[in-house]
Amino acid sequence: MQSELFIPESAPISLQENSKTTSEIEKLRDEIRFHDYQYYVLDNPLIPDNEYDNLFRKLQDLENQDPSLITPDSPTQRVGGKPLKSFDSITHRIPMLSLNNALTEEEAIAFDKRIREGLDQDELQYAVEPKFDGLAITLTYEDGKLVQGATRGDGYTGEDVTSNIKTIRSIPTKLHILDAPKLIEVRGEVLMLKKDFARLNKEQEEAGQKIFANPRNAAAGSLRQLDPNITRTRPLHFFAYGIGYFEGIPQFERHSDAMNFLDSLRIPVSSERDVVQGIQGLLNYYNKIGNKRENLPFDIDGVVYKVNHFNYQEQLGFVSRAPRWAIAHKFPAQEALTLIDSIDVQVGRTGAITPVARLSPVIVGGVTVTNATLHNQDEIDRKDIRVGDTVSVRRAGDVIPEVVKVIIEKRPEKSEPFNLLNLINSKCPVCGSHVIKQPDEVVARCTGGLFCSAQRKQAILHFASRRALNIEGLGEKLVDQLVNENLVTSLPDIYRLDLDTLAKLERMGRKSAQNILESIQKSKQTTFARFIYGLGIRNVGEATAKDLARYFGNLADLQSSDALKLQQVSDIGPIVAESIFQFFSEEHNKHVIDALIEAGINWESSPGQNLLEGKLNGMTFVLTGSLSTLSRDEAKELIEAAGGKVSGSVSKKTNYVIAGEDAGSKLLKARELGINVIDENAFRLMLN
Ligand code: I6G
Repeated sequence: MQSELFIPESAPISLQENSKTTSEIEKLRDEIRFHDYQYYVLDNPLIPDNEYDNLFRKLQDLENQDPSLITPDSPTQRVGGKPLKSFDSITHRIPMLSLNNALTEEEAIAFDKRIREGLDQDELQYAVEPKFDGLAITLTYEDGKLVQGATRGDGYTGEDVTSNIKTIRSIPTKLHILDAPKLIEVRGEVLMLKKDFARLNKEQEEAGQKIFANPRNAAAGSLRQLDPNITRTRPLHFFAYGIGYFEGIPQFERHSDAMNFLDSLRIPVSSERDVVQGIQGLLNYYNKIGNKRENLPFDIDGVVYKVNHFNYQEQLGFVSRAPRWAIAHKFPAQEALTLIDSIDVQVGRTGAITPVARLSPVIVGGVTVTNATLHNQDEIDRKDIRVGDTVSVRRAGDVIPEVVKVIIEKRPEKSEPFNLLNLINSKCPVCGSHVIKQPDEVVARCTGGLFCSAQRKQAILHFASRRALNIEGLGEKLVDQLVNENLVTSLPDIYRLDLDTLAKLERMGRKSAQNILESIQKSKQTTFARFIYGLGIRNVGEATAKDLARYFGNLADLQSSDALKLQQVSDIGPIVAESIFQFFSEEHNKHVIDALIEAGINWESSPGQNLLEGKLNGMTFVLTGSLSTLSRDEAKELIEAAGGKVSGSVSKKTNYVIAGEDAGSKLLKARELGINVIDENAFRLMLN
């Protein structure tokens, strides 16, 4: 079942004020949509984050003042909503077919020949674009509003993933057009960028969670989460490749016109799309994109050629489950066979011990590969990877290469299963501390904490990284030296470095030392979110750090919150809340934070959204049914903290009934008396 927002039936403000607020709200929404488009689609933000946050907060405030004005296409409604028990099944109005493949140049030439002969033409015009290695979906817009998102499934029926789709910020929930088509189905692919995939896997690995084999699996796994709050934290993108069923849109002559139309609606389309003439045009395009493939931010597995004119497409029709007028010309796989010479281990920021295969050098997609991550013992067991094995290795862009599979037939006779803990004798190879593997985790961890120089180095690198404090020049080689020579033993030491100390280090002149000191100095002026992220709290990625910063607004409130309070922040569940609470409870972390602030790290403070005081003053609530993310007691605690009262029965004095699953007679009574009934989401919105 989809989550549904109960909108209060009566609006508490006058009609005149209401229409003024409505137009203000619509203006704000359009402004936010425009900036979403600039940021998420064009990668060209026009305003700083805090200005965007202000616009967003203003919209939230106005909507909270009168929840009856909330519409499903509002940018505030991208928040996940309730976890589902299963996805509903959706029958596609027009089947989502697949494409035939051309694996060689000859097959591409044969495709063009077939088409020309079928249409009795000398040369044809083709619309061409990269074939994203993602997950096909269809988006349905009714009167310009996004009403449904569904996976391709078996081509005829897919899964209803609307709540998850809404969390993808580049997908507009309202089309940018005045006279919106009555109905349009937009088809395309959901994918994850290579760099986001690498980061997600690193975070998953550190957190002892499932790692994904490639960006495609990560995108599919993220989109098919039953809890949209998880999908929301995953950086997914979408690119449209065509239109499915439609009613009331202009008739286009060519596929390229339809794509330009989608572009004008602010639906993301590939900027690499093109129109070419004849087979030479196709092959030139194939080579051009093939040369760019490595440097594209996402995985592609080929290019797609489509006969551009729709009247020709109609004449050609379909053969079994694929159009005759289109083909995917595939690139050769970026995989190669090599030998595992040995297996080593690396220690990460949170002590995670990662096994790494040392490989006989092999060229994959034009780059020599000598190492591949094996992730953890479970992965090694699953693939049964052993020293001496011949393996197939895959790489995609800047993502760490990995072993796809073992070629069992080539296994030497005397090989033995690999065991990580045996190899290191359950001791950290860097600091000698004990290594343990919790029963509920897949990773083994060094227990040395910041005593372990490997963890210290990683903590410093994380703190200095681009998305955290952004200290340019403080890279791996320098951090190695700083830690090995005990010049930096904890984060605040970075701010105590001076020119003479730095200039004496290897490969460091006075000029470079000066530049680094300047970046260190510059990093002091930061944002609250970057600071939180930089602390490297377990399970706190960039998105969670931003949520925490927005919610608390200041360090003191964040530091003094218990796990229950932390769970009031959207997306933060008990595990993450516990990690944060534990982190701030540790005395040595408090010292580090104090010393960093003393060193001059500062940010512009904001009011924070947690100021519940008085928000529900004078209001009486009744709780009915079971809420999904809060217990009754927790909901009561929140209401009372915000100045409201909770009553056990519905009467005329009740302001709101908060209804959860299986709500019973109190819900009926509320309806009878015309009392506002809201669900958990609307309640959270009121508080925030
Ligand atoms: O799976 C697909 C990927 C890309 C496609 C596709 C496409 O065009 C660029 N086009 C069609 C018509 C279909 N699948 C069925």
